[in-house]
Amino acid sequence: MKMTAVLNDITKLKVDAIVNAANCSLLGGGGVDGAIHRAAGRRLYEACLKFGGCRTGEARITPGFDLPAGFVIHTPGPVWHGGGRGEADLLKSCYLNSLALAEENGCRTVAFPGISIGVYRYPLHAATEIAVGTVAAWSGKLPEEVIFCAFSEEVLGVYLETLKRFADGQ
Ligand code: AR6
Repeated sequence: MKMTAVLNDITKLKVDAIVNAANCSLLGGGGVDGAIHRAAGRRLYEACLKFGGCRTGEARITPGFDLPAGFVIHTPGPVWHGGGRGEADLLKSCYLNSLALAEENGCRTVAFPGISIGVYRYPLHAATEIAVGTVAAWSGKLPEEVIFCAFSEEVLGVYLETLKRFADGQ
């Protein structure tokens, strides 16, 4: 598994699938979710409506519609409540369920935003450790490459530092 980090707007990435840090309605919101729904167009909203929502930690897949990405994998991350409400396991599930859907749908390249590190307030370093650790341990045949898409220099720096640590064997 190749892992990289970039500083970019995830809606611009020409990959097989981008992951959306959604909420349980799957019907859009602010942050990266709002950006993805705006860029993908009305058909994404209509496709998401059919799911009737999604539990935290689970994932659903749709086409990318007007996006350059082929698919969008929607996963509601946990809201941070201090760490005592299973947040780490739920966040890990977001990554695992997204990777499983990517594999089932033949996706070779997948880009993840920082799930839960925005309005859901998951501490950045702890969330990044789970993101990189879970992807690094994935033993499926696909995806072949995962791109961690940061939206600020600060977040990019934490991804790069964490990736380096994993490459060096921690
Ligand atoms: N490309 C890449 N990353 C982005 C983009 C973008 N275009 N826009 C924001 N980010 P958040 P959450 C980063 O709050 O914490 C929504 O309203 C952002 O800087 O989008 O999982 C949903 O509907 C941050 O680092 O997601 C939910 O209600 C990261 O993406 C709720 O927010 C995640 O921030 C989910 O909260």
